Amino acid sequence: MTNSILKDIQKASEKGNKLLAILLDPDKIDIHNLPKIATKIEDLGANYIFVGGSTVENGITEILVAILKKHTKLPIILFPGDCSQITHKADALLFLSLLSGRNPEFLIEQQIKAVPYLKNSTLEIIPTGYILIDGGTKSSVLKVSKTTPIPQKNIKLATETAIAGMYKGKQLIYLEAGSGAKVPVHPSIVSSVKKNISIPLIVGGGIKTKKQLTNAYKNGADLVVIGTAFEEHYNILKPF
Ligand code: 1GP
Repeated sequence: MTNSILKDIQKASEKGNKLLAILLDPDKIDIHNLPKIATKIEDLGANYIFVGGSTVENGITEILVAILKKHTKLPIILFPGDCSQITHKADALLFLSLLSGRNPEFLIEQQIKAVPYLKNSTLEIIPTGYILIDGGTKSSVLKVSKTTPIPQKNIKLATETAIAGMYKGKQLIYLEAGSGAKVPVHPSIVSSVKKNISIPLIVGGGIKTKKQLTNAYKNGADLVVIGTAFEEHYNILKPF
């Protein structure tokens, strides 16, 4: 197992270089369109492709990653809703703990269930503290995890949760408003978290306009993840 993807993210964060990942949900993608999708992602200048969803039919992720690999050299990072989405065909795995929630299934159970899939694996495993912020919708991560998101107003709790994640040894913090969120993570949360952690910060959920994207970067996001807007408002995003 190498740790080159994490190192690249850390280096970019140190230098202030901003990164972009496009999220593909295997449940929503027609695999026949993957060659075109890969080209579109590269045209946008994205750095990574994230693959995952809250609920994905078994086996689909592996098929999608295998086809994608034939059409792009961009690193593919798994962002799984559960351990069944792990495939060795990807380059790395965000090993997520849902730190904002109090459901043991997503704090430690899924992580233990993932071990048999990961033993002897060449996947780069990146310990990631995942923090769900209220994006104004009942997002699928909220429904599946059965946890309460942190309110946008509770900057203190969001920040202290991120700091606790760093103290626990996470290598990345991921602030998530949920896919299709009405409102992205508020800039004041992004900037407070960024000021208080010394590890790279990922922000995603509900980012649909260039202004929201720029705001996320300006306030301290090192890596922004975009899913819905890539599928629905591609022209707004191009070129970054
Ligand atoms: C990644 O779940 C998000 O953090 C993706 O959200 O689909 O709203 O871009 P969108």
